[in-house]
Amino acid sequence: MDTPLSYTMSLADVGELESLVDKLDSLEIDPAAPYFFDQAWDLTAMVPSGVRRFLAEFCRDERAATCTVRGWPIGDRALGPTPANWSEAAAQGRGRREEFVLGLLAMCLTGETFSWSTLQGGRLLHNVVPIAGDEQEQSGHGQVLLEWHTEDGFHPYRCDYLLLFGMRNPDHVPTLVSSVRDVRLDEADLELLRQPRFHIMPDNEHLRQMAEKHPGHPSLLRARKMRDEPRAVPVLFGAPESPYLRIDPYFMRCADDDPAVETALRRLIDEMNRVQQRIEVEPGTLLVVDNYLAVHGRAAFRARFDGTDRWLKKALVTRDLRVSRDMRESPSSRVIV
Ligand SMILES: O=C(O)CCC(=O)C(=O)O
Ligand SMILES: [Fe+2]
Repeated sequence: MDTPLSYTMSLADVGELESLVDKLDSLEIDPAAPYFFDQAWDLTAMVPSGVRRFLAEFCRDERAATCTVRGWPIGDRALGPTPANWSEAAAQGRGRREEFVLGLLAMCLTGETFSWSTLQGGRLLHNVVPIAGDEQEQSGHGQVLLEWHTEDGFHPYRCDYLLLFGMRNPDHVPTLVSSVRDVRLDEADLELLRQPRFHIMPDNEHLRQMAEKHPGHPSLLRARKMRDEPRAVPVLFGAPESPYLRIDPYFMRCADDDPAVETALRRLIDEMNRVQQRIEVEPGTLLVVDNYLAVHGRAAFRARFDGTDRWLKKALVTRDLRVSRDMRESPSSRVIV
């Protein structure tokens, strides 16, 4: 089993991190602003070295598809009620201290934090909360089973690492993860999955948020083109014996009508169900998912909309920001337009 690596912060680690957060807080820095992330070189030096080493080694060695960092104390009362939606959370700066922690830990991974102009207004840190009216959506804001997906799997510039940081999770709703390394398939199926015979369409969330807020925006037109004229891609890639994975069954189809390809995809999905692990992202726990090695989803749950709902903070890290230069306004911009 590809078990998550885990690091539990010591009291000394927590103390160091708290001092750093206190300092950032008093400087009135915005934890979701590019400026904060641009200070990574100085800031990461102040993150406890055990945490820093653990996250760097997770990226370098790929020994596991996921890892957790535990032990950040969250005062449930101080956090205030779970926001009704992401715009309210952002406008009111809710969970500000936790955003500093998430940002600092993201800086310790190999790469750069970035965002999409089509999601949560391009903000660098996201809020994952149930939203009334979105119950049926295949997104972090829905309540139905969120099916297996590679984060932003349709996009060549998708993240290398997805970070989920628990604010509250009173019903212990699990995030689901499956590692490609646990999957067992015969060579004929593997061979078909290595071929560019699959279309992955943009998920509704990218299209919907943009259509509501900025109809006519070039990135919306681009996302629609990706939906209407998808390029065929393989599901497995990289080293044939130890492949990476790119899949989003809910939003994908086989490019041609070959039943053998469809069966191979079906068998892979069955395997992901078989080997799935349930990880409860508890308050103060950071879960990092290697977006090349694992797919993730979330169990169905029932929201209460009374300020006590499950609430996660989320960030995306890419190993190479430069590859997306054609879709960013400047070399240092962190937003993919
Ligand atoms: O809520 C979760 O545990 C996962 C949500 C998710 O997949 C996402 O926001 O990308
Ligand atoms: Fe996701």
